[in-house]
Amino acid sequence: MTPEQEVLFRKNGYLMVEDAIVGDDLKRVQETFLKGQAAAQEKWEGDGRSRGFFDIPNVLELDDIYLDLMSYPSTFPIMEKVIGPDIQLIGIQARTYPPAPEAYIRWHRDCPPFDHPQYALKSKLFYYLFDVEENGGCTSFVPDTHRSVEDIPKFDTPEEMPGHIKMTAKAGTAVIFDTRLWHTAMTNTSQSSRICLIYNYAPFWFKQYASTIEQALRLDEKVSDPMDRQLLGLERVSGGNPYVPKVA
Ligand SMILES: O=C(O)CCC(=O)C(=O)O
Repeated sequence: MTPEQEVLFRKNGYLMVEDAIVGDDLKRVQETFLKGQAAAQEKWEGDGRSRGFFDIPNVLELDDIYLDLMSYPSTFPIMEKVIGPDIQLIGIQARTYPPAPEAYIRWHRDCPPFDHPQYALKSKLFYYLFDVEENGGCTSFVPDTHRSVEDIPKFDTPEEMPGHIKMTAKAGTAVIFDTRLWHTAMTNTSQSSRICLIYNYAPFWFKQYASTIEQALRLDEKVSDPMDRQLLGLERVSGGNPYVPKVA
């Protein structure tokens, strides 16, 4: 994280990294995503529940690229600086957001504006795998609201929020944000689904999603890199306890 990026992140609450994934890795993640998407879409359409997006389950086990992107050279040093040395992955969502008359979510923040003098406590890394145009259901932020203690104003449509910024993005762009920031997805009025990966990081004492713990346990034998093991909650962090105690 450059000093300029750090100033921007602390001030605005988010940061964009263009060309975070390029070349063969971009092609590979696009291809594996589209393969996994077909089965997830069939299930989504068949389960009779009404919601505006669907996720491919358990992608960490689907292809190594999803593990690689968890600690990827273009983004992870920034995440580590943002969260601190006891960083872990609490969850991952491989999300498809199809066009719809209404956005799938409203303006919100993920957690209250609790503060730490040095670190952002729960932060997300989005990778957009294909271009996202202005009308393509962009993730949007109201900059500099991460420390605000005001209630988020309510509107009929997300577009009415004053001062919001839309994250239009080229394929391979990453966006990192402090989840205290007021954020939403805008209405996707385009002809295409918005496709992204959402990596959700927090300090080690945050609970991981059940699906992350389950995947981590199944990946225990396979993952040897110490930081990847820490991120999955499989290994002790300096000063912390693992969720999975090693039995002697
Ligand atoms: O899909 C988006 O752009 C927004 C997602 C969101 O609101 C969240 O991850 O909390």
